[in-house]
Amino acid sequence: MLIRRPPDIPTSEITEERHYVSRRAWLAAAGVTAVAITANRVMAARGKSPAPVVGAEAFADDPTSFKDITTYNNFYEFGTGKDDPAKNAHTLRPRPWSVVVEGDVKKPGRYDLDDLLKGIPVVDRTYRHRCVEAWSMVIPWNGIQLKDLINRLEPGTKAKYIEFHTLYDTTQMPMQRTNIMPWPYVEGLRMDEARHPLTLLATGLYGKSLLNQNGAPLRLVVPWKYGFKGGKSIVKIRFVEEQPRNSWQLLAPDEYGFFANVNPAVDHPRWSQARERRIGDFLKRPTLPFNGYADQVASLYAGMDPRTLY
Ligand SMILES: Nc1nc2c(c(=O)[nH]1)N[C@H]1C(S)=C(S)[C@@H](COP(=O)(O)O)O[C@H]1N2
Ligand SMILES: [Mo]
Repeated sequence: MLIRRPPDIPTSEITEERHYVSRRAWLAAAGVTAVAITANRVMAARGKSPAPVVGAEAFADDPTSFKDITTYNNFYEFGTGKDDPAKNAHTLRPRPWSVVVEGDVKKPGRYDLDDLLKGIPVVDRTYRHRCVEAWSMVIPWNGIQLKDLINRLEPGTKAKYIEFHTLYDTTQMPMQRTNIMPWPYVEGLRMDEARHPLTLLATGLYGKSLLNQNGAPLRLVVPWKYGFKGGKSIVKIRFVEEQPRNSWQLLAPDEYGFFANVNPAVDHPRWSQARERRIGDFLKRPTLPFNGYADQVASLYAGMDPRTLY
């Protein structure tokens, strides 16, 4: 297989870093602390509760705007630019939609999506979402807990991992005619991660059905992991014994591990993961271990070397 890095990842990242550096230099001159405190007072004056304090700086953790969530995307099937998915994803047809279930499971088959999810309780969850590229958002998702679907499908004892495949259809997803990534986009979780109550299969956000650019009609959401674990427009779910080989790992194994937990202590080979820019914010903020969900999920990795959890 031809393995090649999409040229625009390093480019966009380098551009972003350059912004940060100049911005940081400017802030140093202006006095960062004064800016942060003023921002907080302005928020309080607007009747918003004061921002939670993280380290020495203060930041808001409000949901990102619907506009930003739906126009600043990563969905390489529609292009590598952040605005490409919103412009190009109209060719995706999210209904009718079927999902194939395979592997060590009592109820394999091809399901119509509505039948597959019928009767499973819908949940609303606002989660932080952090991309490996060091930007983040806060997204009010709705969908189901993945564990409820797993229980319905009844995996067997050999199912140690669960694998998710994005649609492969070059008429609906034109960039799949290129080899910028191995297609279809594949992601995987260990079964205990998949069964964790925080893990969702999202069908909407801001109370509406998912727009195509966000992975309609069904996408994975794992809030303590880098955003690339959130495979979009899922058509296949496999229950497997071997650790899945996800697309980013196939593309650049030294850069993207299987677990992909948000870990500020392990830098990406080409940039730091210590901080992030929340979309819509001016200042960068520290990145939190497990994206701030350590209390809920750190126990899943007890005994594992934290340096391997990138
Ligand atoms: N099929 C598919 N799923 C994908 C991607 C992709 O390119 N293709 N990008 C991933 C990355 S890197 C991120 S950060 C999130 C972005 O989700 P959002 O655009 O809804 O914020 O989707 C993930 N899921
Ligand atoms: Mo990402």
